[in-house]
Amino acid sequence: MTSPDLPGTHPAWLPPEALRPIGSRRTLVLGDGLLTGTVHDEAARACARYGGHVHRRTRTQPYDLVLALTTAEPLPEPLPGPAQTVLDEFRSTTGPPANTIGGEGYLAARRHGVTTVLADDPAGLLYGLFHVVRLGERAFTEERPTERHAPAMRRRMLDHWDNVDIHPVMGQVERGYAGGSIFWRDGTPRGDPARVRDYGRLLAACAVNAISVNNVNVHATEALLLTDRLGDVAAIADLLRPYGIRIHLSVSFASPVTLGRLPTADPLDEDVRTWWADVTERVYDTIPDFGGYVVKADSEGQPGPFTYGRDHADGANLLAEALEPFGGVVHWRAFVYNHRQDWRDRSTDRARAAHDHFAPLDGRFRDNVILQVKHGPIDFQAREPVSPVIAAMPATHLAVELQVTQEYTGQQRHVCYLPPMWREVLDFRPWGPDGPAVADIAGGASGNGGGLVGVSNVGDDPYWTGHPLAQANLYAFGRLAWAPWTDPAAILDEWIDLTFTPSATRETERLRRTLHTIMDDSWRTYERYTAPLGVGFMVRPGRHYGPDVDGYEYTPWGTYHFADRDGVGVDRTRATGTGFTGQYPPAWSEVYESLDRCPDELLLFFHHVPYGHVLHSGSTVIQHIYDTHFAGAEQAAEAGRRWEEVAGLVDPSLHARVTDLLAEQARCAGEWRDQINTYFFRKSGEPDTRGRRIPR
Ligand code: GCW
Repeated sequence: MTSPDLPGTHPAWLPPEALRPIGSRRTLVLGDGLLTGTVHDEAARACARYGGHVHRRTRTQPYDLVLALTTAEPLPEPLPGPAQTVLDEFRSTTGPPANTIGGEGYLAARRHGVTTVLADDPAGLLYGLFHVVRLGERAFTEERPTERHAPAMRRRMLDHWDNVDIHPVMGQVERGYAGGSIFWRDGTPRGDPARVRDYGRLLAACAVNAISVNNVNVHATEALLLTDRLGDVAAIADLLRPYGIRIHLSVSFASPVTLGRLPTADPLDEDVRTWWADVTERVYDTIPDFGGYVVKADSEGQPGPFTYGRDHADGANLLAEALEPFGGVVHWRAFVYNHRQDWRDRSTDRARAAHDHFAPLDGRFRDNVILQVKHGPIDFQAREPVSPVIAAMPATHLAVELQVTQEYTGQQRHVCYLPPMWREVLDFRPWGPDGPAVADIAGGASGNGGGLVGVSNVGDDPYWTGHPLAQANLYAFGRLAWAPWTDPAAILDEWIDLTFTPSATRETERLRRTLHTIMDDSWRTYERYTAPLGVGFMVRPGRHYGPDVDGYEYTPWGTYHFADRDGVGVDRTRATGTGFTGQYPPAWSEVYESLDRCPDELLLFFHHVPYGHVLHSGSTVIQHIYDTHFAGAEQAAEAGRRWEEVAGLVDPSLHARVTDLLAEQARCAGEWRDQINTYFFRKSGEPDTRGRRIPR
């Protein structure tokens, strides 16, 4: 099935039929504003297709669905009876000042045969519309009590690592596995506004409200987006504005020198401050609702404040000061480490770097700085502990960065449904069971936290994400940023229902069961057949696909496993190692420090242990490696067999694409199994107690 509006493109989770329940009914839309217009247009488009009616501002008809703005905009006329009942009830149960629904939030109910969505803000109405879309027919079949929905995170953002020029090594999209960029092609805008608009629609349906449009590694052409080529950015902003999405830009810290011809980019230099102030003012003249800047500084070769003997607070505050008059923010990334370390030097630990750099700066960042912290201390591995930075900076707004693009989790050739991993991150309580969770910290005390940022997995591929099933990760990213406590399996059901509507599959329930079998546990399957017990980085250098156990072992990148004939793992304890465990609050510092208490899945991240070390599971480390690798590769192969069973239940070209990818996943998982098992057999000389074949 391809999209009727975008020939050659799959409609992802919003095929027209997903709006049939609305499109076949009578809808009243009350209120004004750009986004209310979008709500109206969505309903009108669906009605044109399915025979319903949509009205604005007339009460003469009976309605099935009322979508209305309430307090923020006094309505020109009273709400229809059932909708007014919903509002009155809500107001009577929540006294002022809490009787507002709140920005981006909405009330949803069904009373006296009328489904009602009320919001104070047009964005809330848009999200309420998609709530009804998710409910489908169920939204109209039975009475429903009033529910108030509001986002846990105010900031729900996707970063695109898209290049304007094709980069000689990284291509059009750095770590992109879904074809080219939807924004740029070979140095110019891609010129496909329909595609960008549809992307905005998909994102609005999972409530993402911000994107950055270029790579955090800002090369020469991309730097110009801030100045000479700002019009290209404004054009994207215009396309996405109707979906409530603000545009952000990755900028180079060296811009005053490279673009402004100043002799310095020193953050404390007056001319530099003036330069940023002027440039930023021009940005807001062009894009009044511009979101702000994203900066990767002093990291992997990107310029930053260290050149001038300044620190990251000085750097971030410089840009924050320029953005402040316009309400913009700077997302300053905490991904700062020494990528030129000497592998012989056992005292330098990349895991420590972000905390070492940033924790001492807590309290020094301006209010509109958001420190953007990768969820783990190293780099988006399939298994890492939660970054200790997240608990170390109570006086700083923090955003947690997740990688939706599957750089280290199978590059959209492998099925790897990531929400179970993300939930572990979001649920983690750095101070122990009585303290706040990571989701609370990212959400912020009064909703003003830095929120969640994901690196987008979208490209110009007909299925948007290369692997059609990888769409579910993108959808789930938005849903978890809105409601981090949601069950990943429930999110998958939402995605399945929206994507495989009745006309797209004959047997929804059978397809659903198969997709759950393939996807629910796929992240753990991936973990099983790749690097064991949290040790990470046994990937092919540069490309990061497929196994290469020693590929990074003697490089300057700080990603080592230290396997020898006796054992494996990184000693990060305070007692005998790098001291990284000491960066956590006591509740976890003590757990990770202790060989007895450290969770199995992170054992080799924190400890160097002999192959015969007995895990909590009762297995030895070496036997665990063998068992998980045999099991993981078998599960990958099994996924392919399960998918065969649903041939004929979905669009043949989609089925064929997934079939090919599952075959590649099974092949690659077998390669991982054999390389890892053989490597550790050769190192340790320990046979598999179950006598399975391990290539010598
Ligand atoms: O994981 C690494 C990637 C780089 C990326 C970097 C980052 C954009 O391999 O390609 O650069 O992280 O997050 O900045």
